[in-house]
Amino acid sequence: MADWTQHPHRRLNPLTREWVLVSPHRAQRPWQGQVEREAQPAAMEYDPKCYLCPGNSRSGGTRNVAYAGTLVFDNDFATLTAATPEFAHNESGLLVAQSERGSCRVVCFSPRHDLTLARMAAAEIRAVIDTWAKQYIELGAMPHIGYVQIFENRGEMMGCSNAHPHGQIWASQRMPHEVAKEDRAQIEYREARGSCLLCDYLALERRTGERVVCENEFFAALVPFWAIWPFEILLVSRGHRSGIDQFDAVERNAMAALLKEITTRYDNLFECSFPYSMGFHQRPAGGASHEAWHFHAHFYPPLLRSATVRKFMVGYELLCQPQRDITAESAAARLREVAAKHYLD
Ligand code: H2U
Ligand code: ZN
Repeated sequence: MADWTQHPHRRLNPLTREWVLVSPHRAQRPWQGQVEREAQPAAMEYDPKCYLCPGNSRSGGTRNVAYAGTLVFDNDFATLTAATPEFAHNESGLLVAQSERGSCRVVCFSPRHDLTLARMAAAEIRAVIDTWAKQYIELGAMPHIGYVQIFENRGEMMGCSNAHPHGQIWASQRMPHEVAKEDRAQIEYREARGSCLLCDYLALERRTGERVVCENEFFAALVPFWAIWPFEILLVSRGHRSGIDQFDAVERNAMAALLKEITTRYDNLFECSFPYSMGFHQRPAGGASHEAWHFHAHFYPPLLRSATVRKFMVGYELLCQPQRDITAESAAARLREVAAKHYLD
């Protein structure tokens, strides 16, 4: 067995069929570059200037209702719209364009401006999961929608515009290419082996436990073998489910508990409000069963060695392939070591 704790090597992501270069010997290199502002949770329960707080007005003048649980509204600056006219352009196969329709929504997780998923009660996160499932069904049933992407950008470092706990949903006419890669890989794996790629992968990971961060009866969170971001996490349902709409009440509660634990462990790692982009990958819209699809979430957090030093995707990574210094195994061990109880609670 090769020693991948010592020597440079590359690892394959079977979901995208792309490689990541791992250079474990390089983790000790000095850092004299950019230092980020350390993120801490917002201090105010209600911010009169926040466009997501209950009762406040948004751009364009709409006023948020005095909501108590979650709030969903159409994005006032939607990337995609249902009204876009159909057109296509192709010049010599070199200048190619297609119109793209869609719908974009914003989901507030809580009326409390100062909370994050990590500091919300599991029952409150359960309400967010119910909202996500309802939106997935509703948007996915629209004739102009082919794929529904639910995601959360957390923290200024990830380009989040507001500390108020919220996520977004971008539903598009076609499958975006990151999803299309996973679609292909899962279908072809199933055709070749007669089983599910992520069911098989999860069984393999649970045999050693080396990269598993935490799990319960229905979900498991692990640093995938092929992780790109330092503390990347893949959240996988233990049962073969293709979408968030297929989880029953017990499974949704289990998912809420694990979302809370993942985000809590993240915050505890550097005692800050840990930034990340996270989102669900699930079966495309349109009513077909998409048997090969296995529901999962990706957490892509940028922090590398402290609350103020992040990983950059530049140079070689933009030109060639992603690269990481700390191994997935050591990242998982560090996330297991920190407490499951939030440092501020
Ligand atoms: P981010 O923080 O992830 O950028 O999400 C905030 C979204 O909220 C963003 O997409 C929308 C922005 O377009 N928004 C509104 O819909 N109305 C507003 O009044 C401000 C921001
Ligand atoms: Zn707010």
